Amino acid sequence: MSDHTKTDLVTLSRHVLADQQAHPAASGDLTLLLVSIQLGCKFVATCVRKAGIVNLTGLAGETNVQGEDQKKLDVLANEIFVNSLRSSGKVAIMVSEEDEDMIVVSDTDRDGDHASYAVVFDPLDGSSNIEAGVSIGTIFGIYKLLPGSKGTTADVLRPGREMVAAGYCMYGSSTTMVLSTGGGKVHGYTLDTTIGEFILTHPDLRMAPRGKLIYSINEGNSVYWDDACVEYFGALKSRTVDGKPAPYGARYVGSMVADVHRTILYGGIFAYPADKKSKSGKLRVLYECFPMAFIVENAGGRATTGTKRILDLEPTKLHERSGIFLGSADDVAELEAVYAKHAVGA
Ligand code: P6P
Repeated sequence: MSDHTKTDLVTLSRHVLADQQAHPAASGDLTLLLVSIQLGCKFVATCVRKAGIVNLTGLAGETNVQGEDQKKLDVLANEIFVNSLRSSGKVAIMVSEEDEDMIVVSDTDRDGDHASYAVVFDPLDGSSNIEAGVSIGTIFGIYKLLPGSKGTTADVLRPGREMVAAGYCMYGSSTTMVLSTGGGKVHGYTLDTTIGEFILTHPDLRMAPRGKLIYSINEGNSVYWDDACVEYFGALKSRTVDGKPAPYGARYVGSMVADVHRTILYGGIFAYPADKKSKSGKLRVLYECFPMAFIVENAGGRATTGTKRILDLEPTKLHERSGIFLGSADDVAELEAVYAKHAVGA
């Protein structure tokens, strides 16, 4: 029997369509929305690959809502995603890291009542790493509009547990999309540039309760950490087994997509905690913490602020930040136990 896997490629579009058809109420709108996100990721991937050659990595001379210097790729990636999402006809509103205000899609660009989704996204997270050739990525989350809504901030200022899908695309040694539409399912797809399709390469990604013993945090901020954080990570570094040193390994890229992707594949714990310097944390709730927490939880992991489940947060501002710890369930549960102990003593 010949191996058909080489001639029966499961593309992302085919895989999502099959998954959605399992839901009787599915209209195909989410599938078409995800196809438009795929287009955006393919287009950004080509721009990232060319960046070094066509000198796209210089500063664009503009600053974004975070007050950070925007690099040309940031600006380009944002325009690409706004256009691809708008062209789907399925999106009513968008929130981008690069735009202070919510983007409202005009009626003429809406496919009538099918424009029933709100998309939150960071078009190019980790962009400070572009010149160094470090993996960067796009992160997105999708909400179904609230009943009767035509698209207001109320449709996105809600718990992340109400998202219907979330994903990221990592522009690294290969271009990899990781996507979940809930139901405890997470799948990974790799872009085959020869045919321009994302191909299913990591079906049903699962995180064991305890994977590789890795911690991932910017230790340069340790002087600002709270006592619980100091205790927890100190214990990982001084861990012993049978009286012999057996510390966790340290890995930190400084690009959330890269650090979270490794954590999903290998296990361990990733953290960007709130601390004395970043009192609300650094990472943004809507388009960094929520999508990554949605994916990690659907793969069997956990995601917390230390004291609260990330997906239960209720943001009140579009660009709100939060501390976050995510990864293998047992590692994150141990972190939460340390925070609970310190809370009792507080
Ligand atoms: P630091 C990149 O700028 C980013 O937003 C995330 O991708 C990454 O996890 C974090 O900031 C890194 O921040 O302070 O460690 O450089």
